[in-house]
Amino acid sequence: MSPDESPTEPQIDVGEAEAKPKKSMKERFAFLDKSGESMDKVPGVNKIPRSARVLVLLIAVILIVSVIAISWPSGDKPVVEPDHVDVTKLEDWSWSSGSTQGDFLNEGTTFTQALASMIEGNGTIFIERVDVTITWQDEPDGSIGPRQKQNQPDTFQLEINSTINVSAMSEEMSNTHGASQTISVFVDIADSGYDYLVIGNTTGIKLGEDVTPGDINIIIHMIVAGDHTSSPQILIINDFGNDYTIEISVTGKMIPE
Ligand SMILES: [Ca+2]
Ligand SMILES: [Ca+2]
Repeated sequence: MSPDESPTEPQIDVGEAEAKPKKSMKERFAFLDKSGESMDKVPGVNKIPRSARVLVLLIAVILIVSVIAISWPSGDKPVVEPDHVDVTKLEDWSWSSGSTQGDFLNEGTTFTQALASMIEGNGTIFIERVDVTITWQDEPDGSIGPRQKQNQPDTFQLEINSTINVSAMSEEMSNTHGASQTISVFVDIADSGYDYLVIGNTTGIKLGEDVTPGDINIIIHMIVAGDHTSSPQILIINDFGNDYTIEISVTGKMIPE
């Protein structure tokens, strides 16, 4: 008798175990119906119409995409390198004063205002261009007793200058009798050799060679205020000067504070 034929060996059991067909992974995890037949899907899921299952899947995908979209960083932040600012990568920036009433200017006087003092906020502003327009309307004609006078034209001049080599000066311009008059001037910082003029806080910001700190001045000259006259010229009514409205527009780049 060989060892294989020993009655103590569990030969039959081994043979039965080997005779059973091996189950695949799919079969091991298959759901069985009441008769023991395997089913492709969970019984509960099988009862849900296919269209409803597709809808649920679609909603789940939409929710996931929405969550990703909301949490994704949005907008380009100003790109500021640690020790040097690349101005071209900053966000475009513009500012306008809107049409603003200026103070009455006496004949022969000048009013100067620095642009930096007008721009609100403490960000760092890299100016590319400044446009300025003034408009004025002379006072209505006066009269002395029955004698009507005609208010002769007023003359203004508008100027922009700067701490760098850019400036603009208009001609001396006069209104037509009774009509309003406008003067506009502008400066392009690029005409200075620099690309940008910086105003505002530059602490901790290293500026490139195309950028220089400085300021822009806007200057209104009230040259002559023509008086109220008539012919023959016996008495005149003095015109002391005039008021005006001003609108300033600035474009460039900015680093918010
Ligand atoms: Ca006048
Ligand atoms: Ca006037």
